[in-house]
Amino acid sequence: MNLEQIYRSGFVAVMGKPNVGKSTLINALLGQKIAAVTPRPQTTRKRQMGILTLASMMQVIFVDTPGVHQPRNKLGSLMNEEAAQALRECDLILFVADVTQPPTEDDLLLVGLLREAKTRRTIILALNKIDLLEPDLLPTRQDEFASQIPNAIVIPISASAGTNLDVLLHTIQERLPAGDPFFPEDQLTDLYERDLAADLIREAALNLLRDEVPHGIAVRIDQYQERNEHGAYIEATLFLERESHKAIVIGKDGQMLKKIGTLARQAIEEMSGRKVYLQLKVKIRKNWRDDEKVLRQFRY
Ligand SMILES: Nc1nc2c(ncn2[C@@H]2O[C@H](COP(=O)(O)OP(=O)(O)OP(=O)(O)O)[C@@H](O)[C@H]2O)c(=O)[nH]1
Ligand SMILES: [Mg+2]
Repeated sequence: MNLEQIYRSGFVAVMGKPNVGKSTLINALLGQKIAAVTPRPQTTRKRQMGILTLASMMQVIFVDTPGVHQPRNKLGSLMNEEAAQALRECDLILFVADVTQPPTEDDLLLVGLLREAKTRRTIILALNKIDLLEPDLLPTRQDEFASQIPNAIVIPISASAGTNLDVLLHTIQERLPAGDPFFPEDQLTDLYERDLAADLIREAALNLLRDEVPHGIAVRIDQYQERNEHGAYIEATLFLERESHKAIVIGKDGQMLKKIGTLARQAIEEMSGRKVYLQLKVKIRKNWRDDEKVLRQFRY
């Protein structure tokens, strides 16, 4: 029987250390932005599905995960746990690495997690960002990573340039179990629009702010109202860890908060395809990243 005739469906855990391009890759494969992407590590904090349905062929549910890292607070531990959970629930593992550096401690942390889990699932090792690599270096780098995960299928890719994504998809298709789709064919993700909006607001803040401040931000959506032809009215609060961060986030004459609001509004409009009115507030929740009660309130 020919591969093309069997409908396939399954879950692919997209794992890797922070900042290697997991969310960028899922957005690229879906041809639509559903996940926040920034140049800063630890952008993704929760699992998120990116659902790719190819008619009469397959449905791949990519599960975006937080970057596996050495945690420095309770939020960090919860993020690692989110990633470990995706590992337990998947059919295939897509290990994403940054090909521009040799394997680092955080890469090895994930290798250790995979060993511990004694997983028998296929591991595809996507060596991302080849657009930034001197081509001569590729064979060496490929060996360095492959020796850590001996049974993996290695595919060099560039998520942002779209290189080899067809090869990657074909490899996934070959290894996905036969089965019916899990989700309606027009569904792209499992998150509600308000959760996506919260992440896009955090993305804007991560992109505009420096240093430690952005990692201590949590966003809560307080109101999300449809106003028909006027689009959506959204009120959100940015929670910060320290009093001293407030002045930085608000900025001189409120300029920074305004910039964050504009950037976030544009991203939410693009995601939802309609006009958005966005109102932002700032509050302090001291050391919330280590406070279990507050973490639960923020749904982490
Ligand atoms: N040059 C280049 N940059 C890339 C590529 N893929 C991702 N990036 C950049 O790498 C940075 C991190 O991308 P993300 O998609 O947020 O990485 P992530 O693995 O999801 O990170 P976390 O959510 O923090 O774990 C962003 O600045 C992306 O634009 C690529 O193929 N080439
Ligand atoms: Mg991410």
